[in-house]
Amino acid sequence: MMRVSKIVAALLTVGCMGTAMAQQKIELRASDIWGDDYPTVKALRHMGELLSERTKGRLSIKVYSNGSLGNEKEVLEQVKIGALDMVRVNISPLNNICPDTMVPALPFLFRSIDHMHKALDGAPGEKILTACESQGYVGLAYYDSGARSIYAKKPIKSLADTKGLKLRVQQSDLWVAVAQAMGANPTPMAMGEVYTALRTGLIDAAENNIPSWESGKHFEVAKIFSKTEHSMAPEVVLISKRVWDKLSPEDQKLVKQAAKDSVPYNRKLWAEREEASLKIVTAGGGTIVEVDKKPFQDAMKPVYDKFVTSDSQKALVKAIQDIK
Ligand code: GTR
Repeated sequence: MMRVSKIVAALLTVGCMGTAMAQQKIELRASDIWGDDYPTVKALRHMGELLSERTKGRLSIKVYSNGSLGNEKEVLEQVKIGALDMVRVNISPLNNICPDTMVPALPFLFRSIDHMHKALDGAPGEKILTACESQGYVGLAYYDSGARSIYAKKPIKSLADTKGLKLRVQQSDLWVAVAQAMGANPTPMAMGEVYTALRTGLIDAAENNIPSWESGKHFEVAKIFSKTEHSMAPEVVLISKRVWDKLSPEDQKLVKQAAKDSVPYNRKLWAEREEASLKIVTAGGGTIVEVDKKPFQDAMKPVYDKFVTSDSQKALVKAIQDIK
């Protein structure tokens, strides 16, 4: 719950009347599954610093890292009811809740990281940030998550290699369909369970970006990262609609602006982290394999047919594809 301190944080003397206006101190509590050195967590903290600086400490953010408040699905439920104020999650756990969020997770939608940035910084991105408001979430900003690829004990170079593969996916129907379109056996589960599932053979493979492959220590048990780069599903920063509605319009603006201003910092950290993670996995015996993406891309038509169904989704896909 947003903590509104009873203490009068600032007293403003208005004119010669000497009228005092009390301003409430608000600490927003935010959750992230990653550790303190991860680009999303650092960017959230940076957002909080900007907010504190700009309000002389009246508005602030306390970030709970390492998934200490729960996995992404659990935490989303808390944010929905306003028991928790904010969260940074991947866009995919929102897919079943608000269908427009499927669009930026669609396989092979973005041609490059630059294309993804243009789409998310532009009108399509803004529209998708508002997609979950009726479900209790106000989108504030996107953070980088690079491109997702498949990692396993063996190289995955063709659809023959994914056939029958027990592939962990995020908890989203879209992702189940992506795995099925590859001929794989999708196993949806929370990120925190993936390491053990790989180690025990419950799953054969997972898919993610290089920093997650490294940070989750998955590279120790699934050493071959095959660059399918099948999705660039971004990270998203959300605030509970219940909490948002209690903020004044001025404070809403300040929160939104601080989120926006934390994005360049996140992108810089992300680029650095991708390099650092690559070094760590290589030193730890991980291998990166190049893949011909065309057959994977061609296999994704059923996913688009099944999930891009509303006018809104179709318009978003087209607007994104039309970006040069
Ligand atoms: C990561 C993302 C996490 C989580 C994870 C997953 O790239 O940073 O928030 O969503 O993917 O696959 O569950």
